[in-house]
Amino acid sequence: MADGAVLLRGFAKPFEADLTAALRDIAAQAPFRHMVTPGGHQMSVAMTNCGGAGWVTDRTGYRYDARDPETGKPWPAMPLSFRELAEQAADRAGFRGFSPDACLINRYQPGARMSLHQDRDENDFSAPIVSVSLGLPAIFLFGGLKRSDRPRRFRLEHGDIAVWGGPARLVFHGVAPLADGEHGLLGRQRINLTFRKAR
Ligand SMILES: O=C(O)CCC(=O)C(=O)O
Ligand SMILES: [Mn+2]
Repeated sequence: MADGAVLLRGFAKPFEADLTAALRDIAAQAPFRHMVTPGGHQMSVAMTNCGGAGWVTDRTGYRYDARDPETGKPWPAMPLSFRELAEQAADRAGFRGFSPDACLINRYQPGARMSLHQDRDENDFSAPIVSVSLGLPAIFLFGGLKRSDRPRRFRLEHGDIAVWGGPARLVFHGVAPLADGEHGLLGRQRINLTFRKAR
């Protein structure tokens, strides 16, 4: 996609059964919710997390938290299938030794979108971002290091993994409003797993 950014088409396909089973367990313990931004807007994407640290936003700001603010409990552990997939994808993209401690899980229903942003709440920008797409296809917007850089558009399908790090680690990116549809395995939604080294 760019210097430091790779799109691995279909890489997660062999994991789809394990991933969807694990997703159901996670969502039962830490339900999807629409978080509020510091500016007071409710996000159209519903989110939950697994792993030692979870990304959260509320009126006070963005942060990683070891606990789910909705339940007060630690986030569900990161399933082995998630970790292995993320590590293998990072490896394939040329980022050896990636060891994620956070997995943000995004659920897009038709119309949901994510505006252009950088992933910059992590302590260590030497680790890449590994982003897994499941379910309905989406248009991924991948820009440059300045917000004003015009993003390129990539169609992300079920099983695709985008990895960005190194010179691309702080690239602005986002997701266009999800088109309606029905996916054979996941139904009327797109799920995105975003693996990070947060701490
Ligand atoms: O849904 C996606 O493909 C991207 C998600 C994302 O950029 C994020 O969660 O920070
Ligand atoms: Mn992001």
